[in-house]
This record gives sequence, structure tokens and C-alpha cells, in this order.
Amino acid sequence: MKRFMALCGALAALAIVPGAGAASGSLFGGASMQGNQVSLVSNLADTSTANDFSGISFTNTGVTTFSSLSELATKFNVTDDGCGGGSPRFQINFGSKNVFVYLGPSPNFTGCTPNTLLDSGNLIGNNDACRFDTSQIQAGTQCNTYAGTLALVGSMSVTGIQLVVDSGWFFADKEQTVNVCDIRINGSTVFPCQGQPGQKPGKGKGRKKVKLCHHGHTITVGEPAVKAHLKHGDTMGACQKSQHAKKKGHK
Ligand SMILES: [Ca+2]
Ligand SMILES: [Ca+2]
Repeated sequence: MKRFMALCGALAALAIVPGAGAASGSLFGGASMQGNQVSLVSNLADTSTANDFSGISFTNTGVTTFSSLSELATKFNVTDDGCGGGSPRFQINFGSKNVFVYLGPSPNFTGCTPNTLLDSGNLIGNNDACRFDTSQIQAGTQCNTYAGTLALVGSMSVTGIQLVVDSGWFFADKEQTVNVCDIRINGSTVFPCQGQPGQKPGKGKGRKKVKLCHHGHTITVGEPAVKAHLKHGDTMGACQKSQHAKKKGHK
């Protein structure tokens, strides 16, 4: 019992450490990086079985029980097809059982606009009809809401979270591709849309840094941010003496 208490104490301490580390994601199935986005493919039109489904598995999310999951969101682009047939979706694991959280328009999750990067918004707290599918859980239903899911599994331990695409069968060309980025889980952004192409998830390493003069301060920013800074009047390189004088006029 003592050991159990100590373990609980350690877990509780872990859960409340602020900035304990960002979540990260690893790719599986036919998933691949395309620039800053993860391309999730379900291709049943070719001979490979490795790309029949795709996904990202998230680790170090800080999520303990389902009720501790406060943010779950992604940007997604269904390329040439749409959403439907059960994906794209998040999967929240409770041991061998899952709760599914569908992306796209409720209640059928078909009819996503192709070739458009959409933002799911935070799905936690979302009470759209059938957004949550708890049918694998005892007393669950295919058509649930966040509130209903919270009542059912709020105190249960989350053992994993994935973002999955596996509905190639649903489309005329037997192929579904969904590109995703800016996946937000409890304050972490995994695979940021604006990251350096090929950047490893959850890490800033390898990103080229650029010096700019920003309102009289010399700042260092990642290369992808340079364009936006130049637009609001920053200049390339460290500030010159004459530029430092401007500092006073800036709030
Ligand atoms: Ca295939
Ligand atoms: Ca297709």
C-alpha cells in the first residue's frame, strides 16, 4: 500500500509540474512529412498494405484521466476527397478500448471542404451530436457528446492518444489523404504548421535563426517568422545605433 501511495504521489507531482515538457508525436502506417504537415494516407488502390492506414501517436501529453484532457484540436486538410467513413478522427485509448472523436461536420462527419486547411477548434467541451463515439466502452454509444463522454469515462486513465486516417474504402478512388498540423493537446502544439520543413516534432532544433531589428531591439527569430516581421517594419540584421534611438517612441 505504501508503495502504491508513493507512486500516486509521484504521478500527482508529475501532473502539476508546469512546463514539464511538450507533447510529441510519432508517425505510423503510411504517414509521412510533407513540408510542415503530416500527410496521413489510407490508400487501398495500390499493392502496398503499409499505407492502408496512417496515424500519429502522441506521447508526453500530460494527460492522466479523461477529465484532465482539456484541449484536443488539429488543423486538417482532406486534400482531394473529404471526411467520412470514420476518419479523420482522434482515438483516446483506455487500455484496449477507445473513444473516437470525429473531425468534420456533425452528425455524419462527411462533406469536409477539400483542399482547405480547416481548424477543428477545441473538441474538448464540444457537444455536437455524435462528435464522440463511446461504443467500445461499457454502456457507451456511437453517438455521444463531450458531456456524455465525460460522465462515462471522466475518471478513467487515458493510456494513449492518436490521430488516425483509415477510410480509403469510403471514397471513389479508394484513397483518402488528410494533411494535418498544429495539433494541440493540453497546451502543447505538435507538428506546428509554421515550423521548418522536416523539423522533428516538438523540437526547435535545426531551425535557422535570423537576427532582426524589431522596434529598436535586436531579436533572434526562426526563419519562417522573418516575413511577418519585415511586413510590420522590422529590418534584417542587428539594430544599428540610429535604430536604437527609435526605441523611446515605441510603447
Ligand atoms: Ca495500400
Ligand atoms: Ca483520393
